[in-house]
Amino acid sequence: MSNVTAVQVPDIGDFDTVEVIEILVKVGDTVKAEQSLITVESDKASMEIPTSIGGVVKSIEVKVGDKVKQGSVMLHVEASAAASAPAPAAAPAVAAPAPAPAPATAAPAAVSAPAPVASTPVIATPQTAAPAAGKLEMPVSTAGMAHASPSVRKFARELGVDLSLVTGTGPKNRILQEDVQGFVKLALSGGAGASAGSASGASIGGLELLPWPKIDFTKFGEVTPKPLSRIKKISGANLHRNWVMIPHVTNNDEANITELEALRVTLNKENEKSGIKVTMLAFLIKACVAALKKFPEFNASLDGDQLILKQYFHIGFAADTPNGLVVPVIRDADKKGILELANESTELAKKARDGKLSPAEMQGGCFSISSLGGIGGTHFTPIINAPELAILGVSRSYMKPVWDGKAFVPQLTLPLSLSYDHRVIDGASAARFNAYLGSLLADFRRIAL
Ligand code: CAO
Repeated sequence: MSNVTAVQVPDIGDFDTVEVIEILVKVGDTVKAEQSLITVESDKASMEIPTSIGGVVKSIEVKVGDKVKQGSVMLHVEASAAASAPAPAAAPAVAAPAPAPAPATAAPAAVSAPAPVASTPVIATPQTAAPAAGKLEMPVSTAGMAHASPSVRKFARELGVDLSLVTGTGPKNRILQEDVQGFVKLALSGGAGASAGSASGASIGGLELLPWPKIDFTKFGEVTPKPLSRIKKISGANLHRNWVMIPHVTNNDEANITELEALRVTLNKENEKSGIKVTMLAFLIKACVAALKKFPEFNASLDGDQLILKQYFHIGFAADTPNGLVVPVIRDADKKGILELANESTELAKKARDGKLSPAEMQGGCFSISSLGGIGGTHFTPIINAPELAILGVSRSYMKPVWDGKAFVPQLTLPLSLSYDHRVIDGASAARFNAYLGSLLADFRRIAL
């Protein structure tokens, strides 16, 4: 008996419409209940939508690029008794644009219901699969994370490919199955800057490395294992890729901020009632924007053989949180004044510490600042936040005696450590950028020039 059923998009949480980015079945396929049919994507995550009935696919009603919402018919399925039995472990997953694998916990599939049917998507974050039926919970995102659908993630996992090392050629740089295949081919021919399998040793950029030491530490004393936080896992994978793939060089310089700090203190006294604290970070953001304008190759990203020069100035800053490092981004910093920059960075830093930053608030950065000045240190080597080309590390200011020709005078001195991607930026350009930045901080009136 023919029993053709329209299979609809189920409740997809907070989203009105989402875009179809993949069709996972074709006409004539036999699908089981809870098998994924299509992948959809919002601006924050991708999600596979399953069918809750099994049968033979008679027609597909959507195509890649279509916008769908709850109730949209995805396809028609001719139900068959055998195929409509619930699959034992098919857990559809929302994938964060993150490199960590999503171990999908089996969720009991819904028993097939009369047509039209809408199955319930289940969400998996990079760490856990949450069977939170019908509620789309957005996972944490950080700049530069891999962007791929759950099926491509699964494919990559099966091949042992670290998606953070794969360049996506799909819309919005999404990683496609072909990209993973291309990466594996390149790795096998010894050309990829990555390993396709790392458990027993790694081949990075052709380097044969020893396997990571496996040691039973309990032989030496008592130990307590502590799993890395989700943010640490995500940022760690990004930092690792950036450190390995970008030839970093750090230019160290210093700025005389005696007058700037005096101005900051005065402004804070005057502004005491406003509640807005003028921070050194706000001055640094402003000065970096001016330097990026003067040296546009720093406000760019590398895309194959060409530079993408950006005409906007979105500045990220590293924020230390109880769960690890995140980089909120201040958009259009060139259009904001010092008070606004101070206010916004303070608010974003608070949101970061409270774990409330949205993925959008961590995207689109052109250049980053990592300020450890409030903590300590003299100089350090910050790791570039790819695909940016440079990052400024700021250490603790200190009073330095400087000879003025007649006597030693005290000078409040700020250490500046500029790490840059040497594939694009020459040492001389970096030295000029850092020296220019120092001159702006030494005499902030120059910003107006
Ligand atoms: N030298 C000396 N003192 C400094 C300073 C500097 N460069 N920068 C800030 N300070 C002082 C401030 O004067 C302030 O002192 P008071 O409390 O006495 O006024 C104190 O440090 C706090 O400063 P602030 O409120 O301006 O905050 P901040 O700019 O230091 O920090 C933020 C903001 C978000 C950058 C910080 O909280 C943070 O997370 N820093 C860590 C970043 C990080 O982890 N980087 C490493 C990443 S790996 O590359």
